[in-house]
Amino acid sequence: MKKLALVTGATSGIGKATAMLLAENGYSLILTGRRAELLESVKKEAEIKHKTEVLALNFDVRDKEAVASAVESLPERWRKIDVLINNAGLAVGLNHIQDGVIDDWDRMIDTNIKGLLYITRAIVPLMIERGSGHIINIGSIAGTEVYENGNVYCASKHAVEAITKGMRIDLLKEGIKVSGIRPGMVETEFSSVRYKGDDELAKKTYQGISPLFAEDIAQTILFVLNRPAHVNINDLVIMPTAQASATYVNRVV
Ligand code: NDP
Ligand code: 8X3
Repeated sequence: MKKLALVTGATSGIGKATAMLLAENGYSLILTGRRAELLESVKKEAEIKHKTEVLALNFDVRDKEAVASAVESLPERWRKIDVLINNAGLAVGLNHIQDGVIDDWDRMIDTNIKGLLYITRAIVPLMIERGSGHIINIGSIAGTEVYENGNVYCASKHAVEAITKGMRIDLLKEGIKVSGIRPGMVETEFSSVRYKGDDELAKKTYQGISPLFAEDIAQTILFVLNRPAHVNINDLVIMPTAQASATYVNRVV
């Protein structure tokens, strides 16, 4: 029987690449995101290219009622979720703390921390019922490092780091693996969202280096999932070769 994976934030970037790679590798998929048209087109692409079954769930992870009712509405055969990729997330704005935009803070905290928790709370009981599962949380190097203007985004990813560690302990005896993947610079829509649609600034983030691509992270996710039953990758940090830390990047300009 095919394994079933739920990927949050599958409309672009890492989530979309992961959805396509898992489909190619024989998974059925539940995909989530807010942009309904993009979600539908990723679903169609996976179905047509990889002849797999895909269920699309269109909701905002910040809306706890929507998360709970989407999961409750799943037909019986779609409730047997083997893999959860907690990927939906974002950075919004880059300001010194004294100039911080409170709505930006709310968006990051509500999405990256609370959204991840709402999804996890809804899916974990389904895994516990079956005594198995694998959860991968997409953290960041910002989960252990802090840089100028990164304050609240870094705090949100530090929280993901703590939640990942806590989940691993709490779910150990339930037969559920919990892994964290923490990327450095990946060229996706991430910087465009961070700079609120200023694509010139977004492009500059990756100027003079070869960044990671979403497919690099998808391949890493597949590697983590494909370890044998007795092996768990707890924490995996991945950066472009040109990056040594959140703030030290070797740009060729
Ligand atoms: P993208 O902006 O390309 O993708 C983000 C995804 O998250 C989209 O599918 C978006 O879907 C979804 N999302 C955002 N907010 C919500 C929400 N409120 N409800 C539901 N879905 C939401 O960026 P990435 O692929 O780069 O980001 C994926 C993850 O990787 C994030 O958690 C990010 O923090 C992390 N990361 C990224 C790095 C990078 O350099 N790119 C480095 C380290 C970590 P939609 O808009 O349709 O809702
Ligand atoms: C994204 C990577 O370095 O911009 O999580 O925080 S960084």
